[in-house]
Amino acid sequence: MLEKKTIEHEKAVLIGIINREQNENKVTEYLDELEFLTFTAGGEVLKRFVQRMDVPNPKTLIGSGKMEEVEAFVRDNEIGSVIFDDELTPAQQRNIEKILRCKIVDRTSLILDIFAQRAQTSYARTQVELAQYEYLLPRLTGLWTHLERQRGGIGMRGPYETEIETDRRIVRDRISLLKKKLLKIDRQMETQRGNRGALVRVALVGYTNVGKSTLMNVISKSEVFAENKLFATLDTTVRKVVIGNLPFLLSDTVGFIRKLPTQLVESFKSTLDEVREADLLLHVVDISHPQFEEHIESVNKILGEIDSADKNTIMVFNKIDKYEHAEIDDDDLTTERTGRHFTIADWKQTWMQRVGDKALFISALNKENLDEFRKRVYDEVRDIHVTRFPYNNFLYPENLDEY
Ligand SMILES: Nc1nc2c(ncn2[C@@H]2O[C@H](COP(=O)(O)OP(=O)(O)OP(=O)(O)O)[C@@H](O)[C@H]2O)c(=O)[nH]1
Ligand SMILES: [Mg+2]
Repeated sequence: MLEKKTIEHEKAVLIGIINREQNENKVTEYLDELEFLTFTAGGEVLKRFVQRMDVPNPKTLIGSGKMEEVEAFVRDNEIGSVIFDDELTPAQQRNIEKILRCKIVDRTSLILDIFAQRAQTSYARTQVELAQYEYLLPRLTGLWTHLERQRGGIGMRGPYETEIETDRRIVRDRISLLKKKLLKIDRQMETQRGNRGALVRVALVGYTNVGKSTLMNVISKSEVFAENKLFATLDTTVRKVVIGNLPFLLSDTVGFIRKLPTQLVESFKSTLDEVREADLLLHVVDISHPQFEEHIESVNKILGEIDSADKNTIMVFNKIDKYEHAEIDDDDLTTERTGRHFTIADWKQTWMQRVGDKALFISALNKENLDEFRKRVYDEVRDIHVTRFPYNNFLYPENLDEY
C-alpha cells in the first residue's frame, strides 16, 4: 500500500497560470476550488502566486523570476507544500522540487491524496491505490528515460539496471496485482447487482459537495456520510426507496470534479458501473455555487467518458435556500447584467427552460419542494416500470395523489 501523505494543517501556497484558455477570473475561480481541495486535504493556504504566460516554461512551468519570489516566500514562511493547479510533467516536478525544497503537489496528486485519505472500504482503497500507482509509474523514470529506447543495448545490461528500473518493475507488478484483485471484486459486485432483480435503478450524480448524500438521506432515510468538504462519499450506497407503493433502487456515489484525474475515472470504473447501468439519472447541481454551469459541463463530460451521456436524466437544482444574486443599482449603467444578477425565476427563463419538466428546484437541507421532487421521480420511475412490466401497471396509478 502506498504511504498516505498526510498534510495535516500544513502550510501551503498555490500557483496558477493565466493564459489564452484561462483568463484572470477563471484562474481565481480555479484557485478557489484548489484552496477548497487543499483545505479538504488538511492544508492551509497562506498565499497564491499567479503568473501570466502563454507558453509555459518547459523546465519549471512558471518563469525563473516568479520562481525566485515563490522560493523566498517558501523559505521565510516554512511552507510544506507548493500546489500547482496545472498538471506538471515528471521532469518539471523534479526541477521545481530541487529549487523549492518542499513537497510539490499538482492538482492530480492532491485529488489522489484526498481520495486516499477518504477511502474507507478495502474496495475503495484498492481503486485509489491503483490510481496512485498509475500516477507514480511515469514519475519513476528519472535519469534513464532518455535511454529507454536503447534498452538492452550496450551499457544497459546486468549491473546497469538501475534502482529505478527495479522500482518500476515492482510498481508494474503491483498494478497488475491490483487489477486482478479489482476484477475479482467486480465479478462479485456484478453478481450482487444481478441479485437485486428487475427493480428500476436510479442514480444520483453530480459535482462534489452539491448535496447528493444529503438528498439520498432525506429520500431514503439512510445515513450516508455528508459534510461540507469535497469527496465525502467514495463508495456507492444503494438503498431501496418506495414512493407511493412503487419501489426502486437509489444509489449515491462518488462526486465529480473538473479535471478529475483520468487514472481515477479508470480505476473507479466499477464504482461508476452503478451510474452506467442506471435507468434514470438525477443530476444534482448546487445552484448557489457561482460556477454551477461549469460544474454541469464537467459532470456531463465525465458522464460521456463512462458512456452515460444520453441517459434519461432529471436535473435537480439543489440549495435554493442558499442562492443569492447580485443587484445592479438603477443608476448603474455600466455593470453588465450576467448570470450573477439572475434570480432563480430569471434562470428558469434561460436554457433551463428547454430542460422543461426535467428540471427541479429544491433544498435538500430545508426539505423544500421535496413533494414535487418525489412526484417527478415517481412519474419517471413509473413510466420505466410499466414499460418493463406492462402486466402490472394497474398497481401504480398515474396520479400519485390517489395514495
Ligand atoms: N444550504 C444548503 N446546504 C446543503 C443543501 N444540501 C446539502 N447541503 C450541504 O452541502 C454539503 C455537502 O453535502 P453532501 O450531501 O455531502 O454533498 P455530496 O454531493 O454528497 O458531496 P460528495 O460526497 O463530497 O461528492 C453539506 O455541508 C450539506 O449540509 C441544501 O439544500 N442547502
Ligand atoms: Mg456524498
